[in-house]
Amino acid sequence: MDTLIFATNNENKVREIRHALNNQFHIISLKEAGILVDIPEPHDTLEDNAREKSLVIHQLTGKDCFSEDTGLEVEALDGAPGVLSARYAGPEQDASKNMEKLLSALEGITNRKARFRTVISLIYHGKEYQFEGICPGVILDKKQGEQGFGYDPLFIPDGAGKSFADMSMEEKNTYSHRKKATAKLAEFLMTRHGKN
Ligand code: ITT
Repeated sequence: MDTLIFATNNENKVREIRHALNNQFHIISLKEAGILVDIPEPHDTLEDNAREKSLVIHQLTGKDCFSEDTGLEVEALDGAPGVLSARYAGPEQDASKNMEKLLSALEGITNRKARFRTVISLIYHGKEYQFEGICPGVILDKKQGEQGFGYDPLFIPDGAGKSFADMSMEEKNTYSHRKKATAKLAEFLMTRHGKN
């Protein structure tokens, strides 16, 4: 199939999605496409921010592309940090500070239920399609593990017994929100391309 631009500046996402797609499709990141833009995320839902990112890149290139927006939704915090996950502790988007802020917000709270939610926005032949993936789990009371990125050291997916940051990418992809959304994207693309 033709090349599909993944409208992200997060190389960890690119690695995980390539792995999740098992190299079935030719995905290139913004960096690889030579596009240096910091796409704003001005909206208050993952859906609208994901659409914004893919539309900006589609308008710039005229090509099929997709983006994704992900949030960590914590039950005891009424769904926060949610759509603000990247900037939870400030505009510098520092993962350590974000995790410290989350641990402080949850201090003394026994309900540790949370979920990662990913929304992929695909612009395919000029039309937009969205695919969602959810991974339920719990927030730890201290960091565990060295792999992954973002909030991974604080999150144990249901049924796993260890944090995302204690998993290889392959193992994370057996549980992950991103993998679930990506599987729906792949199914859509395969159907459209008659590759089933
Ligand atoms: P792009 O917008 O360029 O795609 P980003 O890193 O800004 O990249 P998001 O706005 O979707 O992406 O990320 C929201 C936050 O959630 C950010 O702090 C990430 O580090 C974190 N995050 C996203 N996916 C995650 C995952 O699988 N595990 C842990 N943290 C994750």
